[in-house]
Amino acid sequence: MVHSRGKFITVEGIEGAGKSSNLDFMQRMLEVSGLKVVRTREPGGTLLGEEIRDLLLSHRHSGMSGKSELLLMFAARCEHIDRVIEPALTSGSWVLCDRFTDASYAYQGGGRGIDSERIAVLERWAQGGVRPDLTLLLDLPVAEGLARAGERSEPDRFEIEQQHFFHRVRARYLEIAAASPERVRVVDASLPLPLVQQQIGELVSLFIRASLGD
Ligand code: Z5A
Repeated sequence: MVHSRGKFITVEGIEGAGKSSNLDFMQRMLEVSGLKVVRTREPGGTLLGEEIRDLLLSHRHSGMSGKSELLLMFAARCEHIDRVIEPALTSGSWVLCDRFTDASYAYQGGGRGIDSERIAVLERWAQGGVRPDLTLLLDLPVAEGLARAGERSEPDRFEIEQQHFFHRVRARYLEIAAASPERVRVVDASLPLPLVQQQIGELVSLFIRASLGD
């Protein structure tokens, strides 16, 4: 049986933007539309990727260089694309992913100061033609995101960064959105959850309709 290729949707945002809170909502929307969904995350999504994630988030590696961090993100991503994302898309499933390469541009590029041309080289090499079809950027002021995230347990190696780091991350995300307005849709994530989900609902319905040709 010949399947049409699935679509690849990613969700991005700074710390505490509400990605986890909204991914379930998005998955339900897609499934109610009759779509088969593979839900995954980065860094992670495979056995090796999850082990790399543990290394990346652990305080045992607090002195890790930005370069090592970037290369580990891409090592996890190669595995993720080859074993999970590409096979799912080829079989006609839609892939819903919590973070992807925009996070490398935002955190390792904007946050750690790595030149985006270097990231682009890795992106082309590691990913071939795999790029998201739609990205929702959950955007909110850094102080609000950190206040929300601060209510949770034990901060990881990224979560202990200072506010100015997250300001650079947010600014880079917004630059990416401005440069790719067709793919990256900005959601005002500072609003109460039902209003955030209203925006997401509209964007995702439009995308489903356009993709299925209704
Ligand atoms: N990283 C990277 O550097 N480079 C890369 O290439 C990739 C990743 C792929 C782990 O990612 C780290 O990896 C990440 C960037 C880096 N570090 N940081 N920061 P992660 O996605 O697993 O980690 P995270 O950003 O900390 O995600 P999270 O913990 O899942 O946060 P979230 O999903 O955005 O937020 P949430 O848990 O849904 O919500 C936070 C709280 O706010 C929670 O109590 C909610 O109930 C509350 N909330 C949510 N929405 C609302 C609204 N609308 N109003 C009020 N309260 C709300």
